[in-house]
Amino acid sequence: MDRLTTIAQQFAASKEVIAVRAFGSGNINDTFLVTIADKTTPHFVLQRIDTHVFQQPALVMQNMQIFTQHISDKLSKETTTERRWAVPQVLFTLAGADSWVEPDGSFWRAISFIDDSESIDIIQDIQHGREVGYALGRFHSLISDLDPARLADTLEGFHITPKYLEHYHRVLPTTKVERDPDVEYCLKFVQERQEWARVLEDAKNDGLLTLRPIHGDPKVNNIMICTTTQQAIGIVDLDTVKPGLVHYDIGDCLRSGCNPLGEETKDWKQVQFDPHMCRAILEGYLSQASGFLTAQDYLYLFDGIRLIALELGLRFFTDYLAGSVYFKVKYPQHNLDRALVQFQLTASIEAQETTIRSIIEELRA
Ligand code: GN1
Ligand code: MG
Repeated sequence: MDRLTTIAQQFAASKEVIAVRAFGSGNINDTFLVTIADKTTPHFVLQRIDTHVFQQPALVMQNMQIFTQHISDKLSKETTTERRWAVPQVLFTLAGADSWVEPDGSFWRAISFIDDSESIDIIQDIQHGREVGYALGRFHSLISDLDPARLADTLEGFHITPKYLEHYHRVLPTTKVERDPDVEYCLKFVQERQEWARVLEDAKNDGLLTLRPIHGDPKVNNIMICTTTQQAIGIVDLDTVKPGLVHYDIGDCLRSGCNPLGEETKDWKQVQFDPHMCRAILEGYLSQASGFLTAQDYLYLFDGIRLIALELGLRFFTDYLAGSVYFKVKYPQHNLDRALVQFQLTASIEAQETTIRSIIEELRA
């Protein structure tokens, strides 16, 4: 039996592991789909957590148990006939542990797979957009009454844009990359926006925005779509659920969903933010979340959308400058190409500020 199968077997109870194959397109953890000899639940997801990124993986698992329990309790009390919503469950080893650590220190865990569902990398159409927005709104409304203090901070500094800027300024003098025109463009792009980049953190520190449990990474391919109904039926990749601002999530969902070329396109000059998709995603979101958003929350929505695109561009660019030590890459310039896509998206968001703000105003009314 190869090593991967042996690890998968730890989580398979007494069922035989038939196959283990690479799954999804995550930039951090390694993900596999395991097939076992069980007719009712033939699959589960096995992951090796990148412990350079998540340095306390046990806390990731602890958080997962806390919010999974909270959401499952709420779902069981729902009286109206709500749409199907599935929550991935943590699977345990035969010894009853929520993870498996290999002799080399690698950290493995398994979660249930949401049956009859698929994850799609690039937004398909307006209907898909509504479903993506619905899913984030549904998730926020299910966890909005969970005390954020119960969740550990699994990734310090995550989405705190000024901290990414500090890191960028530490990396910049040490970089070995060549200063070609693309790099010069990125340097200037960041330079011109760095003062503004404190906007959400300032609002948080001034008490205008409050911490709530957030997903942390609600991009399009983390929303599970039912293969039969095409409806969103769950949200996965729950490692970054922690206290934060819903604006980070809304911004992340929109920067991902409103970029029809996707974040991996090589054609960065053609990247544009699609305002029609923005409306569809926000409509879906607000159908679930309007009940808990405050007037102040709405005021900062546009900033959230602009900021998270800028922030992700900055994170990719910094990683390129640092020699690609954080995000997995397929070729040396990969993180530079990804940064250019996000900066182009930011520029497109900025150019359409009036339109985007009026969509938010209209939907809020
Ligand atoms: C990373 O690993 P993945 O693809 O789920 C990153 C997100 C980025 C995303 C961009 C922990 O997520 O913040 O938005 O790449 N996750 C972490 O695709 O840094
Ligand atoms: Mg993720």
